[in-house]
Amino acid sequence: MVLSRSADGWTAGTPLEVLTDNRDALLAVGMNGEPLPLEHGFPVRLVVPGLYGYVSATKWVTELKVTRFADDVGYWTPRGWSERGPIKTSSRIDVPRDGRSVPAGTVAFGGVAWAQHTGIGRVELRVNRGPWQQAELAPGISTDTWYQWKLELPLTRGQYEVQVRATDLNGAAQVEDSAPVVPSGATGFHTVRVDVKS
Ligand SMILES: Nc1nc2c(c(=O)[nH]1)N[C@H]1C(S)=C(S)[C@@H](COP(=O)(O)O)O[C@H]1N2
Ligand SMILES: [Mo]
Repeated sequence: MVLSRSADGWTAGTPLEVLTDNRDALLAVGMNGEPLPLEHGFPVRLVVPGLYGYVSATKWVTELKVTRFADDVGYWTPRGWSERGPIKTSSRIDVPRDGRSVPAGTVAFGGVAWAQHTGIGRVELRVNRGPWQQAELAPGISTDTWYQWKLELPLTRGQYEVQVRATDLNGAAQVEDSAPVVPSGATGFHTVRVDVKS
């Protein structure tokens, strides 16, 4: 693995393989056409598609050392986090926000889904645990970036629980069982409650 070290002493252990398999693993010196902002790692930081930040996104990089997981540990490993942190396929409802009231009629749902380096195959929503309904996907910028999705649903007055799930381009579905963020990333379906008023 590659142990990256930061000016603040923080470290991350990243499998060498994900830095050499031709995904766009970056040493980033800029963002949005400008030098990297200080808070995001100026002058240089790591960005690795498909890995959580705690095992890949070292800001203010000072050193890259090729080593082994058996010989070195990243900052979070002895603090209860998994040694490896591949990003789990997941999805999110951004609108409407949880707990919002919306007028009856056509309600537009929208959000993002991600399955870095594989890509999103489909996103579905279900209302009150009913059948899954397929959302429309915006064209992916790349398999490593977030995919935007939307679905318009006709809803009459009442309370609704809406859930989202993503499936990657290999057909692997997002994990339904809820797991906390520690030690290796949360699972479960994002759920919002929407109050539809007449
Ligand atoms: N030097 C240093 N780099 C770090 C961290 C840190 O604490 N120190 N946190 C990591 C984590 S867990 C994440 S999610 C990202 C967050 O990057 P951002 O602040 O640019 O969003 O930085 C990563 N790089
Ligand atoms: Mo993080």
